[in-house]
Amino acid sequence: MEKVLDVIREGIMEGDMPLTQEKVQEAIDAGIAPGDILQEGLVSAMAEVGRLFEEGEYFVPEMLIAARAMKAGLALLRPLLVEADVKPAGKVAAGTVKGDLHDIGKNLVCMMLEGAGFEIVDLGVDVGPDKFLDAVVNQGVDVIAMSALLTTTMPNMKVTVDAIKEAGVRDKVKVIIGGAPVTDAYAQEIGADGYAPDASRAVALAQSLVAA
Ligand code: B1M
Repeated sequence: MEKVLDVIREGIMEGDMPLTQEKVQEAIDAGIAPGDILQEGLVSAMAEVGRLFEEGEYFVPEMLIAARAMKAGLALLRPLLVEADVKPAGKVAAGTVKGDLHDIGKNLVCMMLEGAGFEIVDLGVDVGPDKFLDAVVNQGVDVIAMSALLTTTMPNMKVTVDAIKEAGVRDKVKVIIGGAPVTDAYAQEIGADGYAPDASRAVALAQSLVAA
């Protein structure tokens, strides 16, 4: 059991999608519990990828191909996780705010969160406050993750936080924000629960907020 999970971890860290798929299937066929393949294979590999990124050993391309390999493995595992009723770490609705079409960073944040065991509702780009609000009210998400790459669209993060407050559901959800022009000070100014400078730290932030 140890060996195949080790190879899954290596496959993901090297961004080797065929190897990851082959070994995840092998682990499933060997009867290893889906929750163990997820936690000890996929999630632990992505945690290591995040650590290497923070230490400056991995860059965005390495993180992207690792996340792509992880997703391929997760696709094989997902039906079994549903069957086994393995609970996600939490549910996150992520989107790039209204007026903004940049989605590479947001997609990376989604992939890293998924790799950490979160269920993701990807709202896409150009997402208005109504859609974020709908995710809180009708889809029961624990966390809203907003991305903005333009100084002109950043204010729409505040518009969204205000809409959530006005709808009376601010206490039902944590709000986290990120993107190149965004700062910790801005998160505090608009009443968000936190800011993450990169995808790896978005995972740590979501984990700490959901645990709290
Ligand atoms: Co745009 N663009 N762009 N662009 N673009 C920038 C952002 C810009 C800085 C380039 C520049 O002038 N130097 C500039 C913004 C200036 C400003 O506002 N200060 C700019 C501009 C002006 C524009 C247009 C207005 C250009 C025009 O048409 N005149 C236009 C706007 C379109 C629109 O959105 N309405 C535009 C269009 C585009 C393209 C469509 C061509 C393309 C986007 C393609 C796509 O996303 N599918 C594009 C690109 C690629 C860029 C640059 C070059 C790269 C962005 C990127 O993907 N980075 C960018 C310059 C730059 O950033 N150096 C630029 C890689 C990505 C992994 O990083 O997105 O920062 P990033 O995400 C990081 C972190 O920020 C963080 O984690 C990620 C991973 O570590 N993070 C989060 C991001 N979201 C998070 C959410 C979280 C947490 C962390 O939630 C909790």
